[in-house]
Amino acid sequence: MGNKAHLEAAYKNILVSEIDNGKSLNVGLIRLNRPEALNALNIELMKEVVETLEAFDRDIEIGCMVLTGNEKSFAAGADIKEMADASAIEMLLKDQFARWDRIRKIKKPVIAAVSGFALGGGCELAMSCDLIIASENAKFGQPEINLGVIPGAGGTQRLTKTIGKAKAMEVILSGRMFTAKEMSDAGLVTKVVDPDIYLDEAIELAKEISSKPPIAIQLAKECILKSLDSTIESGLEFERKNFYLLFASEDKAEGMKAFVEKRKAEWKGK
Ligand code: DAK
Repeated sequence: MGNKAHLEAAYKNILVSEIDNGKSLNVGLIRLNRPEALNALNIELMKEVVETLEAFDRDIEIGCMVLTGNEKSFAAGADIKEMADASAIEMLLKDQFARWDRIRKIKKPVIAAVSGFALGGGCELAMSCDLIIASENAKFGQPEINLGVIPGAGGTQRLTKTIGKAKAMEVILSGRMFTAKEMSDAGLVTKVVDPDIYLDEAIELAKEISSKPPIAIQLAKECILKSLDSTIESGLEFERKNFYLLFASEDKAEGMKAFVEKRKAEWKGK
């Protein structure tokens, strides 16, 4: 696949575009586009999303990605109709979680811009992103319990690590929907904004992140994620090694020189 082939690809379930950011790196935008099913995440849609995230991750002109749905729904979960008749062995053999696992390997930051439903796999997809900008009308939940199952794409783990045991128990065991404000208070959501501006707000934040030195951004993301599954001791060690590593970058030399010379730094991503 060429460097920009994802912008021309004939995806059936997503819309892909690149947003210009002036002299800084650009922003990659992915919109889930199955409105008739409230953006339920079928296998084909997830394949398209993951491949596009990886393509943006490889694209040296992109600094940050935004993943969004539409006003009514970010994503109402995995596609229940597709899963309804699957046997345990079929599920195991298809191993679709392998595709979800690839999201964890994305190096550049990904912002979820959430309006409407972010339920089940939709909530898990938003949580797989690094930041969540939510519209006031967003509704988060893990309703799998109402279907006789449990969250399967990281919900019991990521939610608990992020909002703590007490609240995660309430969300997962009740299967209820929670408002953006509630989830912001709980620590899942970065910022709650007016429904008219949730996407613009996410794009502005993505542009801001894209204007920073890319290697430092990448390593900062890696260190923060590392903290979720490491002791403070090994996390600090990991942070320190990455801090040292950045002293080998041209951007570190430029950033500090620019500060001393009282001018704006020009990042090279090297
Ligand atoms: N799957 C399939 N279709 C869905 C859907 C879903 N999750 N959610 C909505 N739809 C469809 C509806 O069937 C309906 O289609 P038609 O009947 O018009 O053909 C259309 O979207 C509009 O939905 P409603 O008519 O229901 O709209 P309402 O506004 O009345 O209600 C709602 C909105 C979000 C409250 C309701 O649609 C709803 O409860 N949806 C289901 C929410 C839910 O239970 N989500 C969790 C699904 S389980 C895995 C990875 C992840 C997962 C599993 C495996 N692997 C990698 C293997 C995750 C599991 C889940 O997410």
